[in-house]
Amino acid sequence: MKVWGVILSIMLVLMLSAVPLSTLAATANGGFETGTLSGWTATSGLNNGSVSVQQTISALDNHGVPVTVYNAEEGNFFAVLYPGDPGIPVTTLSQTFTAAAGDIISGWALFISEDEMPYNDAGQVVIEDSSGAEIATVFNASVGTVGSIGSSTGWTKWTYTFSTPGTYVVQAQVANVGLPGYSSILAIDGVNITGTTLPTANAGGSYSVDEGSVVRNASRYRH
Ligand SMILES: [Ca+2]
Repeated sequence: MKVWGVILSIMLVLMLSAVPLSTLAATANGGFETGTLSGWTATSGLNNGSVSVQQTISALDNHGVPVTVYNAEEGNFFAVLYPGDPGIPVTTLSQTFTAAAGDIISGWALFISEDEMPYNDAGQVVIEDSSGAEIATVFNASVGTVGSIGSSTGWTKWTYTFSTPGTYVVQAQVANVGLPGYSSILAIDGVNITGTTLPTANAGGSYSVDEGSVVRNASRYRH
């Protein structure tokens, strides 16, 4: 039993040393699979703005008839931002996190146009530094780029690579422009941080250990 205890301890140490530490960084509830906005901070736009977690959402035509139904891109749930009436504030959904140099944040965004030009409703996903300054726009869509009522980007992947370690904010935001009631929609899902691929420890094979002996490679030094 004692010997097996030693072997298990050594295996555990080897396994732990093979885990790249920066892959442990992650957003909380980045895919909304809790069914809630836990881990996120939501702000509602003017009047009827809101943020909610949904399982489906429909793009509607100009008679209010669904033309396309979207499900979650990752898992079963995703977040939906309704802008509310035109004006400030707009609807936002944010999360603060830390990243190491080389870490990559990624996610999915979906903008559904429910207006027509010149009322250029817009949805964005941005990365901000810890002072709130925007350092990157990773997703950007609007009525002008997507098309009029019922058009959409479909689920679109975005990524951003950090060159400097620090504390950052990922924020989704959607704005209504022009007339109340013609409110385009932004949805996000699957927000994730992954580390760079570090070299992993090579344990060199299976080991056997007797009390008082040194570790040796069992596959090469058989009795
Ligand atoms: Ca999800």
